[in-house]
Amino acid sequence: MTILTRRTLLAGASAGLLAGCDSVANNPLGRKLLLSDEKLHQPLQRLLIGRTARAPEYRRDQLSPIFRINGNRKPDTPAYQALLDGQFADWRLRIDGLVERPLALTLAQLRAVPAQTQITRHDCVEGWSAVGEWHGPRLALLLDAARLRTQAKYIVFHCMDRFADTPYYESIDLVDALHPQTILAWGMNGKALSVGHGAPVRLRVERQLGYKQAKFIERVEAVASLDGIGGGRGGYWEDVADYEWYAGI
Ligand SMILES: Nc1nc2c(c(=O)[nH]1)N[C@H]1C(S)=C(S)[C@@H](COP(=O)(O)O)O[C@H]1N2
Ligand SMILES: [Mo]
Repeated sequence: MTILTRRTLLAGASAGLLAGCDSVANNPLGRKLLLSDEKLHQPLQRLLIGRTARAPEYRRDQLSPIFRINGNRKPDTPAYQALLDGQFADWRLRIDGLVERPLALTLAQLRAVPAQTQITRHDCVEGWSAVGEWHGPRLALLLDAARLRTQAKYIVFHCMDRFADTPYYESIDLVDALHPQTILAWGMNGKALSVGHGAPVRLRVERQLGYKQAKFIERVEAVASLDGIGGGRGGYWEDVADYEWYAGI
């Protein structure tokens, strides 16, 4: 009888990647073993779990009574204050970079795009979690409207806030960008997104940790490489504190 350790399971899985490893990914024990391996790297994890795997969703009675505000609570600039005073009427969401049709959407236009609602758990690496309900259009719809060029590999989210003089930003690859639960949320718990949680719009990329959930977004840029953006590691915390770029859970 073979003893199935995580090591042999992984070795077997990578040896037979295209030959029936689905059964490992679909087997609850296999999945648990694979998911529990912190060192399991992203491409293998993705291949085994599948690009359409969804993050768990919750019921409304499971919403957290308090959803902590973390990181920057409000962009500390006159420009943001002016946008806020005008109820974001002058804010535009730019979608540009490697797209055929760059867009600059008003909040009203963004709200007119068919939206979805999802109740998910946010996990911050600082050791807290909260369940919240998010409303907004799928990022895929917006990228479709902007006509992503074939060279695009990553989507970068440029935010309006900074730590000292360094702007916050984040990035994800196209697997996450096109995932059915990846949305640009303009609402939370049935209301307009509050300033603390990222008004007017934040990212929800539900299979990833808290720091990927970029708040205060002003620009969505499609790029072929993350070199030359911020410190080149794909996100503010990745640049300054060695956080992992791929924060899938
Ligand atoms: N623009 C921006 N986005 C951000 C942050 C930030 O400081 N600025 N903090 C991140 C971190 S570490 C977490 S845990 C979540 C917190 O989101 P919340 O304030 O809605 O709880 O936002 C993430 N996105
Ligand atoms: Mo976080």
